[in-house]
Amino acid sequence: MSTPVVSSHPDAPAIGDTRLLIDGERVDAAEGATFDIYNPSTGAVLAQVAEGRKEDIDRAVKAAKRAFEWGPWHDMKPAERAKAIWRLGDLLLEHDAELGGLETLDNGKPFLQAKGGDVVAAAGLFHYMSGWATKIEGSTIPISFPGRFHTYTRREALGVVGLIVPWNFPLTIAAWKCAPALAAGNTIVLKPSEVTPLTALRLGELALEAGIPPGVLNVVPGLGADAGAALTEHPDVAKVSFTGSTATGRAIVRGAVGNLKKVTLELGGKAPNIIMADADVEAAIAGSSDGVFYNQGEACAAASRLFAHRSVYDRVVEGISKAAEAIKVGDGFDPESFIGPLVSKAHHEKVAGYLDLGREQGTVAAGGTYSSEGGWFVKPTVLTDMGDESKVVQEEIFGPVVNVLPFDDTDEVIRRANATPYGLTAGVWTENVGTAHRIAEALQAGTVWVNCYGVFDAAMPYGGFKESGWGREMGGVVLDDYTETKTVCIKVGD
Ligand code: TXE
Repeated sequence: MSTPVVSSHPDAPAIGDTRLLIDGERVDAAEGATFDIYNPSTGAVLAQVAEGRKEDIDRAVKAAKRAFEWGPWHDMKPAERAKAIWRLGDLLLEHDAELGGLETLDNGKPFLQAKGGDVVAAAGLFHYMSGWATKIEGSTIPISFPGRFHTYTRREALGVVGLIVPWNFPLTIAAWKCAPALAAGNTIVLKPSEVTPLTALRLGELALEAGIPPGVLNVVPGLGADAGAALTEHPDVAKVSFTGSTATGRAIVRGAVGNLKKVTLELGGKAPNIIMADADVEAAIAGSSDGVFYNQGEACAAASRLFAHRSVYDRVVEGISKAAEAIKVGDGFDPESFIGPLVSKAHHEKVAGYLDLGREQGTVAAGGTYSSEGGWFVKPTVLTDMGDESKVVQEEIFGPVVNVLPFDDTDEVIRRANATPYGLTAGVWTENVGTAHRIAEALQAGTVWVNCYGVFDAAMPYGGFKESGWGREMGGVVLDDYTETKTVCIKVGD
């Protein structure tokens, strides 16, 4: 593949201050360390960012602990907290071009998707969760001693929460975690991915502007094995919420053992997406193409195993191959680009390895090539004629790669769809409502989309079965993961 022509967009935003944000102040890392971040469209260094380490994490946790225990955040009425969280959502929208542009520079994704998708989704989280700040209620419990005890529950904030986020939706996933944490009254140390720290730093600044007091939302970029591990192990952190790879998820669980902090995990996926014989095949092809190729396929929900009933298999292979070939790959600031570069050199090499394996073991129906110099581009790729047991079909590639797999009957496809350690998302395309319900029930996945794919909303819980994680993001249920239930039992009579 020849490297697409890449231009530096004149409207790309200024990168701004890349120091840590602790207790409302921009500060250098204690040891003065920095790390480089890169522009994925060119491979060139984009900026140096302060590299937080153990001491910086400790400073940030101390600030968050102070802010939790006394001061303006501690004393803030829920309605005032709600107002500040809502205002933060507004500020994200007011800065949509800047934030979208930072995401494109840092992650590579198309600017229009970053501005119109990632930023809008992040704002939506703050708006939705602001409403919960005034509605986190306990209950009264009629225990078995009438007239003697009054018993009720309170739902209380946990304290300092450590939020560790990945590079694929840097701002949006930070919002998935920060918004409910704030709504419940917690304070935060946010560690963005070392690959894409820019929008998290801006989020922290905008939170201050929104009226969220200093120390409540601290942002400490740094390396996973250093800053990430220090946050996970910190004894004053009550909970860690993590999104990333399953391997790192296991490391987080081990690291959290010291003080038995609570852990929620949103990990990998290898989503089955099933086109039944009676489906609207054209709609299914279009939805399945977006479902796997959106965001360069760098999505835990990517619909990467496309099961097509044998009666429609050839049409599906032809259709999705045409869709893949029609996709424009290029610089994220080019408005024609639907797919930008992959996020990093290391990730590009990983995806390229799977493409090489796919070429050896199966048939390339579309794409299959990747750039060898300049930016980290990969052509959207359709692979066929591969067995379910292949690494390419089993493992999360996290790139724009789909395997099309034929099947003959419903029980068979359910069995094969469930035959991975993952259980994050799934799709089904059928015109039969009974089939839709039956398959939705049988699939081991946290979200099942029927006749659509990749619909997300702040009100929809999201998370995984099996090795795809613990707990949920978004929706009202996420607040259970950011609160403790306290039971109060008062003697009121003999
Ligand atoms: O993820 P990591 P990487 C998958 C995807 C991708 C693979 C590797 O398959 O190819 O993971 O990506 C922090 N203690 N997903 O290496 O390592 C790290 O600094 C504490 C799926 O980038 O999981 C970053 O902030 N923290 C996914 C975050 O963890 C640690 C999104 C994620 O990095 C740490 C991204 C440690 N020991 C990748 N090591 C999804 N579920 O959406 C790293 N980190």
